[in-house]
Amino acid sequence: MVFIDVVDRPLIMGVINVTPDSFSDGGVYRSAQQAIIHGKKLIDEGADILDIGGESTRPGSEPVSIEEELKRVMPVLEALVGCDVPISVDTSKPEVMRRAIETGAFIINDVNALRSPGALEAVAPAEDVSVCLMHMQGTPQNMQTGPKYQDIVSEVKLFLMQRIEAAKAAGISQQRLIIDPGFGFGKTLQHNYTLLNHLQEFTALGVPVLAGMSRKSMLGAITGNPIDQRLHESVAAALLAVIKGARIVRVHDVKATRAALAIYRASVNCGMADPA
Ligand code: YH5
Repeated sequence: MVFIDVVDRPLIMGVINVTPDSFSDGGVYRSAQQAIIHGKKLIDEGADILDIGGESTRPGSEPVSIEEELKRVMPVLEALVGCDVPISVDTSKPEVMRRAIETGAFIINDVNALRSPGALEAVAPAEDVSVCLMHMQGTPQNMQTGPKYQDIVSEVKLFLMQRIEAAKAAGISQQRLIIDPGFGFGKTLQHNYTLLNHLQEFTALGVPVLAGMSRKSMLGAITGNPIDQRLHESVAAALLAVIKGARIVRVHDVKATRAALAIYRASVNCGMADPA
């Protein structure tokens, strides 16, 4: 990745969801406006990358059409692409990938690891665009109904190695790739924490590792806190991921994560002022 390779500190990817809530009747326009405001707030808080997603991939969520996803994502991308923070678009759809790239997206973040028909071809020609390949067992609709592995770490690693090879075979150079074990995507609590415990092993695949645990059930399952009260858990998980070698953390709470990572960085530098 052109960008991540020139910085020596872990990067914070701030999450922007553009999913109209069914309880308000403001529709797509209103949710896009809110997402743009939220994106600007995350930039002020110190986000290094913004990740815009228009399709909920939470367990049990239903897919949306290409048209609907474009209606949600494009206005937000267009509004934020001028701000000087690189934008990532969270999508599995080749048509959304193409439109996002044309409009200036810097990263395509695909929870389906470019397995959708046409996805490799949609991304390959855009030589300056990075791609995050994430592991998921099953689909968002069925992934949490009895996930099974013989050996979670080696199976996720093997999958990611195969997706790296598929991407390279399609003409996507290794410097453009990012990998992600996919916390919460077809995994039990034990699977998730085993992956976290072994996260450093993924760095051996030779591409930057991204970790996304922010606000997820694996955190609430330990503390009992509901989704809107998982700040401390999320910060702890992001810090742990970075200590174990993650180069990008995908988080909702940018300000708190940034503060935690600054302390980690100070310890690495033995308190010396940061050159960056
Ligand atoms: C990820 O890990 N996750 S969307 C359920 C929650 C809270 C948050 C039950 N896109 C990832 O954020 N992309 C998502 O509470 C992602 N890695 C990458 N690369 C799911 C999400 C969430 C789900």
